[in-house]
Amino acid sequence: MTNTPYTLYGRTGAGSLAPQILLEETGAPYRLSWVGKGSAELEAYRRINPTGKIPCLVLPDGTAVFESAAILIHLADAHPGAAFAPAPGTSARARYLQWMVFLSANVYESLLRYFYAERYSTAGPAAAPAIQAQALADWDRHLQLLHGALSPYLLGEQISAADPYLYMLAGWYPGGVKALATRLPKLVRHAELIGGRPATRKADSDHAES
Ligand SMILES: N[C@@H](CCC(=O)N[C@@H](CS)C(=O)NCC(=O)O)C(=O)O
Repeated sequence: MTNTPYTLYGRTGAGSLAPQILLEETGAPYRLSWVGKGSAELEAYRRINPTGKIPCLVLPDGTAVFESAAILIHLADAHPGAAFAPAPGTSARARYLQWMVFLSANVYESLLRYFYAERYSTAGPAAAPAIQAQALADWDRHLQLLHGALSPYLLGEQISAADPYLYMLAGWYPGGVKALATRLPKLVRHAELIGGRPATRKADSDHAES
């Protein structure tokens, strides 16, 4: 393994949380680079990540990777000793990929619609309340489906990169996962399990919004 560190581009309260948790879990050397919201800073960041979104991970060889699911899948594969992904070709791997894609394509998608509702209609802010209501209903429905799979992790007894991903995406639900405690108790237990790990504590404290 090379000693050249990864560089994780992030922002407090944003999607770099789960990648940082996984970096901590692997023990790989990395540095965090915080991306501000000013136009000059964003323009410079777009030269590294053309989407301008958070997160982005620059690999030790200089390759810049965006999309949170791709970053997490890669990190787990690049550090097999951490055991955060089932072996390729196995049924567990298929289930793991299913959840990684579901979290990215459905859960992350619905919460972006919730937080950036005014972007989803040519009517702008006027349409935001209705878009938010639908987004929250979708987010909730997706979490219910994930809740059904928890035992206690998404893959059963085996922790995987899907777990810090779920921890991050469920944790942003309005009021946090505790707001879902009555209906989705296993989600709260999952958040306690993942949130109690030293890797998560470190990433949570770095990502805390002041
Ligand atoms: N599909 C992307 C979504 C990334 C994304 O939208 N990140 C948010 C932060 S959680 C962001 O950069 N928002 C700033 C903006 O859209 O202006 C991924 O999974 O990485």
